[in-house]
Amino acid sequence: MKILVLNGPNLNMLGIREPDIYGKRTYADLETYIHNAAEEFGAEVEIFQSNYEGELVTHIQNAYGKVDGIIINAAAYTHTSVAILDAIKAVAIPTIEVHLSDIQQRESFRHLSYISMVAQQTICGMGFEGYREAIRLLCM
Ligand code: CA2
Repeated sequence: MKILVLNGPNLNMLGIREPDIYGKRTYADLETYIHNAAEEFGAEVEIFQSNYEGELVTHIQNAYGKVDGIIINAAAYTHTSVAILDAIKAVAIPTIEVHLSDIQQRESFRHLSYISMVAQQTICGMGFEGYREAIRLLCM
């Protein structure tokens, strides 16, 4: 099982600010966590973070025919990006949406997710554990 994990803008700032919402661990800690979870389930993962919408779209397009599942935390693009929604639709790869925080319990502008319209499942508010759960679900 080959899985592409995509993380959107500002997630590289994890652990630097807003520890009350996103925790104290860093983005490097998240990468290590994801690699360990992948090993646990015998999956192969590639992790990519970008602050640019187009780079995320290109990575999704390049996954076509190469990966079995996508895990995406599109961060702020979750709430704005029809381009990412269209890319996931175009490649038709099973996709799980993950958010560290519970977006439904936060500001109203975070309640709408374009990614939810195409994802098989959305996992919110579980912190790093949400990525492990997403890997587990894709490996079932
Ligand atoms: O809860 C999540 O995982 C989010 O996708 C995180 C995004 C936010 O825009 C979404 O609404 C929910 C934010 C990414 C991280 O932002 C940081 C900002 C400052 C310090 C550390 C991280």
